[in-house]
Amino acid sequence: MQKIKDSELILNPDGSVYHLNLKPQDIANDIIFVGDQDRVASITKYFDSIEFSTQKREFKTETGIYKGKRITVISTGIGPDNIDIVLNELDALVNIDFATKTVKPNLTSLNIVRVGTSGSLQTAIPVDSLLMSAFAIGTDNMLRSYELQNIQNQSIEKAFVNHTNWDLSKGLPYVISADNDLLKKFQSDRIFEGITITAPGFYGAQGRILRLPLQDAFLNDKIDSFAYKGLKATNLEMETAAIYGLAKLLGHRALSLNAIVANRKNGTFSADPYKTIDALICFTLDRILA
Ligand code: R1P
Ligand code: URA
Repeated sequence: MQKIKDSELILNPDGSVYHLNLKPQDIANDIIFVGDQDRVASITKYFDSIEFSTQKREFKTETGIYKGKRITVISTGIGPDNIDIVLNELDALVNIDFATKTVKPNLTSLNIVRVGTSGSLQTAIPVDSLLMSAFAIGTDNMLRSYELQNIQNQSIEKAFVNHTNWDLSKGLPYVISADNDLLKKFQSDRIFEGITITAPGFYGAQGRILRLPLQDAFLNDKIDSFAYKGLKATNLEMETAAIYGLAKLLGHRALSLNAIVANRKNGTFSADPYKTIDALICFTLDRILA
């Protein structure tokens, strides 16, 4: 088995992985991703016990027991570039032997659920709704560094590019599905299901105008009328497609859930986003146990 070079898999002097500051024993097989570091404690406050806690940069991790199940909660910070770091380092923690820096013969598959926030594109999905992403369309390009042929949904990709008349100078969007078993496990009349657009920014990349004109001022109107086999393009956020893509490529299972805090169609923002995020947290913990 070929040894991975020290420059490629960087370990800290204490043996932990470079950015996440974690050792293999610090993480559970069930992992919750959040963007915001402060959201980690909003989840682990419901745990019976916390066995491990660390933070480096925006990556805060806590592992503990919730009703008998060992769960790790980790903050990814904002954006697909951070997801590249988090997914690769989590995979290394379970699938690479840190002593020999070789890939283990038997690979481990993690269950990853994102508990995020997002902006709805549909009037029928108002602020304070919960939403899960059956598919994610990545407009961010991060994942394009990897070989995507075997995991991308090219029919949705083509339909989306045609429907939006996508400007290819921004890169070609890619489409990845949620893990089907996790999707089924979380289906409920409490949560909308749709196609999520993952953007590489919060303002221009999501069609927000403060002072700068946009490359395509009508893009959000074209996105919100996009549907594929009855499933609508429902919301904009900044991590889901990257999570789905890297999880699939590395053999992990992933599902993204979002508290809808903004509605871009009618211009509203939640009066109490933390209440909606807490509702999503409780729903998620309940379903992880199911
Ligand atoms: C932008 O405000 C951030 O909020 C959303 C977006 O994806 C982006 O990360 O998710 P989180 O609340 O999980 O960070
Ligand atoms: N997060 C986003 O990325 N966009 C929104 O509109 C709201 C939350």
